[in-house]
Amino acid sequence: MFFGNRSAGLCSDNSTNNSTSVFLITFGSSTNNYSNSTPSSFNFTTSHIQVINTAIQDGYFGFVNAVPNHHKVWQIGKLDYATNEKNGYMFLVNVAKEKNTVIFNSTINDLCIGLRYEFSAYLANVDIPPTGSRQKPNVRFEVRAATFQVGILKNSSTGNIPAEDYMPWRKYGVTFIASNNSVVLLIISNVASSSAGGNDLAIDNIELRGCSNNYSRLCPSEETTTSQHTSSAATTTTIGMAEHSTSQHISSSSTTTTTTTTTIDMNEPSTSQHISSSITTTTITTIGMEETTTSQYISSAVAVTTTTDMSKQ
Ligand SMILES: [Ca+2]
Repeated sequence: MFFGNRSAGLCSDNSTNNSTSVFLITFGSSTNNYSNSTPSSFNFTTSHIQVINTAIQDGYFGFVNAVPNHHKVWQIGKLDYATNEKNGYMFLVNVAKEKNTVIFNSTINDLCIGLRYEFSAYLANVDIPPTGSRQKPNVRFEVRAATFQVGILKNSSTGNIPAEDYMPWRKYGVTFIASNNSVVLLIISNVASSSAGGNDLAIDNIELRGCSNNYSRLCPSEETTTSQHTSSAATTTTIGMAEHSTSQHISSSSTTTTTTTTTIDMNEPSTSQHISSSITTTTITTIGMEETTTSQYISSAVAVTTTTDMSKQ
Protein backbone atom coordinates (compact mmCIF):
# COMPACT_ATOMS: atom_id res chain seq x y z
CA MET A 1 0.00 0.00 0.00
CA PHE A 2 1.15 3.46 -0.77
CA PHE A 3 2.60 5.52 2.02
CA GLY A 4 1.92 9.17 1.61
CA ASN A 5 4.13 11.84 3.00
CA ARG A 6 3.34 12.99 6.44
CA SER A 7 1.39 16.17 6.45
CA ALA A 8 2.03 19.03 8.79
CA GLY A 9 0.66 18.60 12.25
CA LEU A 10 2.00 15.11 12.88
CA CYS A 11 4.69 13.90 15.18
CA SER A 12 8.15 14.60 13.93
CA ASP A 13 9.48 11.27 15.06
CA ASN A 14 9.40 8.20 12.93
CA SER A 15 5.97 6.70 13.16
CA THR A 16 7.38 3.22 13.50
CA ASN A 17 9.91 4.04 16.16
CA ASN A 18 8.84 2.98 19.62
CA SER A 19 5.84 5.18 19.95
CA THR A 20 3.03 4.06 22.14
CA SER A 21 -0.43 3.78 20.73
CA VAL A 22 -3.33 4.61 22.95
CA PHE A 23 -5.65 3.13 20.40
CA LEU A 24 -5.54 2.04 16.79
CA ILE A 25 -8.73 1.37 14.86
CA THR A 26 -8.26 -0.76 11.77
CA PHE A 27 -11.92 -1.84 11.46
CA GLY A 28 -11.20 -5.55 11.28
CA SER A 29 -11.45 -7.84 8.29
CA SER A 30 -13.69 -10.41 6.71
CA THR A 31 -14.64 -11.74 3.32
CA ASN A 32 -18.04 -10.13 3.68
CA ASN A 33 -18.09 -6.93 1.69
CA TYR A 34 -19.72 -5.02 4.54
CA SER A 35 -18.88 -5.38 8.19
CA ASN A 36 -21.61 -5.78 10.74
CA SER A 37 -19.54 -3.99 13.33
CA THR A 38 -20.88 -0.69 14.52
CA PRO A 39 -19.03 2.48 15.51
CA SER A 40 -19.60 1.63 19.16
CA SER A 41 -17.55 -1.51 18.55
CA PHE A 42 -14.66 0.87 18.01
CA ASN A 43 -15.56 3.33 20.74
CA PHE A 44 -16.72 6.16 18.60
CA THR A 45 -19.89 7.78 17.39
CA THR A 46 -20.72 9.47 14.12
CA SER A 47 -23.56 11.58 12.88
CA HIS A 48 -23.70 9.43 9.76
CA ILE A 49 -25.93 6.41 9.33
CA GLN A 50 -24.57 2.96 8.71
CA VAL A 51 -25.64 0.82 5.76
CA ILE A 52 -24.90 -2.81 5.10
CA ASN A 53 -25.12 -4.18 1.58
CA THR A 54 -26.85 -1.13 0.19
CA ALA A 55 -25.59 1.94 -1.58
CA ILE A 56 -23.77 4.50 0.51
CA GLN A 57 -25.59 7.74 -0.17
CA ASP A 58 -25.09 11.22 1.25
CA GLY A 59 -25.04 11.11 5.01
CA TYR A 60 -24.36 7.38 5.17
CA PHE A 61 -21.35 5.18 5.67
CA GLY A 62 -20.29 1.56 5.54
CA PHE A 63 -17.42 -0.51 6.81
CA VAL A 64 -16.36 -2.10 3.54
CA ASN A 65 -13.40 -4.20 2.44
CA ALA A 66 -13.39 -2.70 -1.04
CA VAL A 67 -14.90 0.40 -2.58
CA PRO A 68 -18.36 -0.75 -3.70
CA ASN A 69 -19.68 -0.26 -7.20
CA HIS A 70 -22.70 1.79 -6.35
CA HIS A 71 -21.28 4.97 -7.82
CA LYS A 72 -19.44 4.75 -11.10
CA VAL A 73 -17.27 7.74 -10.22
CA TRP A 74 -15.75 5.85 -7.31
CA GLN A 75 -12.53 3.89 -7.20
CA ILE A 76 -14.41 0.63 -7.40
CA GLY A 77 -12.60 -2.30 -5.87
CA LYS A 78 -9.86 -0.31 -4.17
CA LEU A 79 -8.79 -1.75 -0.85
CA ASP A 80 -8.28 -0.47 2.64
CA TYR A 81 -5.04 0.78 4.13
CA ALA A 82 -3.99 -2.61 5.41
CA THR A 83 -0.47 -3.66 5.91
CA ASN A 84 -1.16 -7.07 7.35
CA GLU A 85 -4.83 -7.75 7.07
CA LYS A 86 -6.46 -9.43 4.14
CA ASN A 87 -9.95 -8.22 3.35
CA GLY A 88 -9.49 -5.45 5.85
CA TYR A 89 -12.28 -2.97 6.26
CA MET A 90 -12.22 0.76 5.81
CA PHE A 91 -14.64 3.41 7.05
CA LEU A 92 -16.18 4.72 3.83
CA VAL A 93 -18.22 7.85 4.38
CA ASN A 94 -20.41 9.64 1.89
CA VAL A 95 -20.07 12.79 3.90
CA ALA A 96 -23.27 14.67 4.63
CA LYS A 97 -23.73 18.00 2.92
CA GLU A 98 -23.86 20.07 6.08
CA LYS A 99 -20.65 21.81 7.02
CA ASN A 100 -19.27 20.73 10.38
CA THR A 101 -21.00 17.40 10.25
CA VAL A 102 -19.23 14.97 12.54
CA ILE A 103 -17.59 11.94 11.00
CA PHE A 104 -15.76 10.62 14.07
CA ASN A 105 -16.23 11.40 17.75
CA SER A 106 -14.44 9.54 20.51
CA THR A 107 -13.69 10.39 24.11
CA ILE A 108 -10.40 9.27 25.57
CA ASN A 109 -9.64 9.32 29.26
CA ASP A 110 -6.52 9.10 31.38
CA LEU A 111 -4.16 10.93 29.16
CA CYS A 112 -1.09 12.34 30.82
CA ILE A 113 -1.30 16.05 31.28
CA GLY A 114 1.62 17.75 29.67
CA LEU A 115 2.47 14.98 27.24
CA ARG A 116 2.24 15.30 23.50
CA TYR A 117 -0.05 13.07 21.49
CA GLU A 118 -0.80 12.58 17.84
CA PHE A 119 -4.35 11.96 16.62
CA SER A 120 -4.23 10.76 13.04
CA ALA A 121 -5.82 8.66 10.33
CA TYR A 122 -5.19 7.56 6.81
CA LEU A 123 -7.56 9.20 4.38
CA ALA A 124 -8.34 8.90 0.70
CA ASN A 125 -10.67 10.59 -1.71
CA VAL A 126 -12.90 7.85 -3.09
CA ASP A 127 -13.49 9.56 -6.43
CA ILE A 128 -11.59 8.74 -9.59
CA PRO A 129 -9.87 11.70 -11.22
CA PRO A 130 -10.65 14.02 -12.81
CA THR A 131 -13.49 14.92 -10.55
CA GLY A 132 -14.77 17.98 -12.40
CA SER A 133 -17.09 19.95 -10.19
CA ARG A 134 -17.43 17.25 -7.59
CA GLN A 135 -16.49 18.25 -4.09
CA LYS A 136 -13.27 17.05 -2.60
CA PRO A 137 -13.42 15.90 0.99
CA ASN A 138 -11.85 18.31 3.43
CA VAL A 139 -11.90 17.58 7.12
CA ARG A 140 -10.31 18.77 10.31
CA PHE A 141 -8.94 16.80 13.19
CA GLU A 142 -10.07 18.48 16.36
CA VAL A 143 -9.24 17.94 20.01
CA ARG A 144 -11.52 19.25 22.71
CA ALA A 145 -11.37 19.03 26.46
CA ALA A 146 -13.98 16.57 27.60
CA THR A 147 -14.23 17.55 31.21
CA PHE A 148 -15.01 21.20 31.15
CA GLN A 149 -16.36 21.62 27.66
CA VAL A 150 -14.16 24.62 27.29
CA GLY A 151 -13.85 24.26 23.60
CA ILE A 152 -11.17 23.47 21.14
CA LEU A 153 -7.71 22.63 22.35
CA LYS A 154 -6.26 22.12 18.92
CA ASN A 155 -7.29 21.43 15.38
CA SER A 156 -5.78 20.93 12.00
CA SER A 157 -7.45 20.79 8.63
CA THR A 158 -6.48 18.57 5.75
CA GLY A 159 -7.33 20.98 2.99
CA ASN A 160 -8.93 19.51 -0.07
CA ILE A 161 -8.01 15.87 -0.35
CA PRO A 162 -7.23 15.26 -4.00
CA ALA A 163 -8.64 12.49 -6.12
CA GLU A 164 -5.73 10.49 -7.45
CA ASP A 165 -5.09 7.45 -9.55
CA TYR A 166 -5.06 4.23 -7.55
CA MET A 167 -6.55 5.95 -4.50
CA PRO A 168 -3.41 6.38 -2.40
CA TRP A 169 -3.83 6.60 1.35
CA ARG A 170 -2.29 9.61 3.03
CA LYS A 171 -1.80 10.25 6.69
CA TYR A 172 -3.32 13.33 8.24
CA GLY A 173 -3.73 14.42 11.81
CA VAL A 174 -2.98 16.81 14.60
CA THR A 175 -0.68 16.80 17.58
CA PHE A 176 -1.61 18.27 20.91
CA ILE A 177 -0.30 18.47 24.42
CA ALA A 178 -2.83 17.09 26.84
CA SER A 179 -3.97 19.83 29.15
CA ASN A 180 -6.77 17.59 30.35
CA ASN A 181 -6.87 13.94 31.25
CA SER A 182 -9.92 13.49 29.07
CA VAL A 183 -10.29 14.76 25.57
CA VAL A 184 -12.76 14.41 22.76
CA LEU A 185 -11.23 13.52 19.42
CA LEU A 186 -13.20 14.57 16.39
CA ILE A 187 -13.01 14.37 12.63
CA ILE A 188 -15.32 17.01 11.21
CA SER A 189 -16.20 17.97 7.64
CA ASN A 190 -15.15 21.40 6.44
CA VAL A 191 -17.10 21.17 3.22
CA ALA A 192 -19.93 23.64 2.94
CA SER A 193 -23.32 22.65 1.72
CA SER A 194 -23.39 22.26 -2.00
CA SER A 195 -25.45 20.63 -4.66
CA ALA A 196 -22.32 19.20 -6.20
CA GLY A 197 -21.65 15.56 -5.59
CA GLY A 198 -18.48 14.13 -4.23
CA ASN A 199 -17.12 14.63 -0.74
CA ASP A 200 -16.73 10.90 -0.39
CA LEU A 201 -14.05 9.86 2.02
CA ALA A 202 -12.33 6.62 2.95
CA ILE A 203 -10.80 6.42 6.42
CA ASP A 204 -8.58 3.78 7.99
CA ASN A 205 -6.15 3.29 10.86
CA ILE A 206 -7.44 5.98 13.13
CA GLU A 207 -4.86 6.28 15.86
CA LEU A 208 -3.93 8.13 19.00
CA ARG A 209 -0.34 7.71 20.08
CA GLY A 210 2.40 9.37 22.01
CA CYS A 211 4.87 11.31 19.93
CA SER A 212 7.95 9.46 21.14
CA ASN A 213 8.98 6.53 23.26
CA ASN A 214 9.11 8.76 26.29
CA TYR A 215 5.38 8.69 26.44
CA SER A 216 3.00 6.34 28.07
CA ARG A 217 -0.72 6.35 27.92
CA LEU A 218 -0.97 6.22 31.69
CA CYS A 219 -0.16 9.06 33.99
CA PRO A 220 2.61 8.85 36.56
CA SER A 221 0.18 9.44 39.39
CA GLU A 222 -1.77 6.40 38.32
CA GLU A 223 1.10 4.03 38.49
CA THR A 224 0.25 1.68 41.30
CA THR A 225 2.76 -1.09 40.88
CA THR A 226 6.47 -1.18 40.48
CA SER A 227 6.66 -3.13 37.33
CA GLN A 228 9.95 -4.71 36.47
CA HIS A 229 9.21 -4.67 32.81
CA THR A 230 11.69 -2.62 30.91
CA SER A 231 10.82 -3.70 27.45
CA SER A 232 10.29 -0.90 25.05
CA ALA A 233 7.54 -2.71 23.29
CA ALA A 234 4.63 -0.47 22.76
CA THR A 235 1.29 -1.59 24.03
CA THR A 236 -1.20 -1.06 21.32
CA THR A 237 -4.88 -1.49 21.71
CA THR A 238 -5.84 -2.61 18.30
CA ILE A 239 -9.53 -2.38 17.89
CA GLY A 240 -11.04 -4.33 15.14
CA MET A 241 -9.07 -7.45 14.41
CA ALA A 242 -12.24 -9.46 14.42
CA GLU A 243 -15.74 -8.67 15.34
CA HIS A 244 -15.84 -10.73 18.48
CA SER A 245 -12.31 -10.42 19.72
CA THR A 246 -12.33 -6.78 20.66
CA SER A 247 -14.22 -6.72 23.91
CA GLN A 248 -11.22 -7.53 26.00
CA HIS A 249 -9.86 -4.08 25.38
CA ILE A 250 -13.05 -2.20 25.85
CA SER A 251 -14.23 -1.62 29.35
CA SER A 252 -17.58 -0.16 28.51
CA SER A 253 -18.64 -0.46 24.95
CA SER A 254 -21.59 1.77 25.39
CA THR A 255 -24.15 2.12 22.67
CA THR A 256 -25.31 5.50 23.81
CA THR A 257 -24.14 8.63 22.13
CA THR A 258 -22.74 10.28 25.19
CA THR A 259 -19.26 11.56 24.73
CA THR A 260 -18.22 11.05 28.31
CA THR A 261 -18.30 7.30 28.37
CA THR A 262 -15.14 5.62 29.49
CA THR A 263 -14.17 3.59 26.52
CA ILE A 264 -10.69 2.26 26.90
CA ASP A 265 -9.53 0.01 29.65
CA MET A 266 -6.62 1.90 31.04
CA ASN A 267 -5.74 -0.72 33.60
CA GLU A 268 -4.01 -3.23 31.46
CA PRO A 269 -1.12 -4.33 33.62
CA SER A 270 1.36 -4.39 30.81
CA THR A 271 1.18 -0.72 30.16
CA SER A 272 2.79 0.74 33.21
CA GLN A 273 6.40 0.25 32.43
CA HIS A 274 7.19 3.42 30.62
CA ILE A 275 5.76 5.85 33.04
CA SER A 276 8.21 6.94 35.64
CA SER A 277 10.89 8.11 33.31
CA SER A 278 8.72 10.16 31.12
CA ILE A 279 8.59 13.39 33.02
CA THR A 280 12.12 14.59 32.89
CA THR A 281 12.34 14.62 29.16
CA THR A 282 8.98 16.13 28.60
CA THR A 283 8.61 19.55 27.20
CA ILE A 284 5.42 21.03 28.41
CA THR A 285 3.09 23.71 27.47
CA THR A 286 -0.52 24.39 28.08
CA ILE A 287 -3.01 25.31 25.50
CA GLY A 288 -5.71 27.72 26.36
CA MET A 289 -6.75 26.19 29.62
CA GLU A 290 -7.67 28.04 32.76
CA GLU A 291 -7.34 25.09 35.05
CA THR A 292 -4.46 25.12 37.47
CA THR A 293 -4.14 21.41 37.92
CA THR A 294 -1.61 21.16 35.20
CA SER A 295 1.03 22.96 37.16
CA GLN A 296 2.11 19.90 39.02
CA TYR A 297 3.79 18.57 35.95
CA ILE A 298 5.21 21.78 34.68
CA SER A 299 8.64 21.70 36.12
CA SER A 300 10.49 22.15 32.91
CA ALA A 301 10.39 25.09 30.65
CA VAL A 302 7.51 25.90 28.47
CA ALA A 303 9.14 25.56 25.13
CA VAL A 304 6.94 24.00 22.57
CA THR A 305 4.50 26.20 20.85
CA THR A 306 2.72 24.34 18.17
CA THR A 307 1.19 26.54 15.61
CA THR A 308 0.16 24.00 13.12
CA ASP A 309 -3.36 25.26 12.96
CA MET A 310 -4.16 24.60 9.37
CA SER A 311 -7.76 25.64 9.59
CA LYS A 312 -6.90 28.67 7.49
CA GLN A 313 -6.85 26.95 4.19
CA1 LIG B 1 -8.52 -1.46 7.68
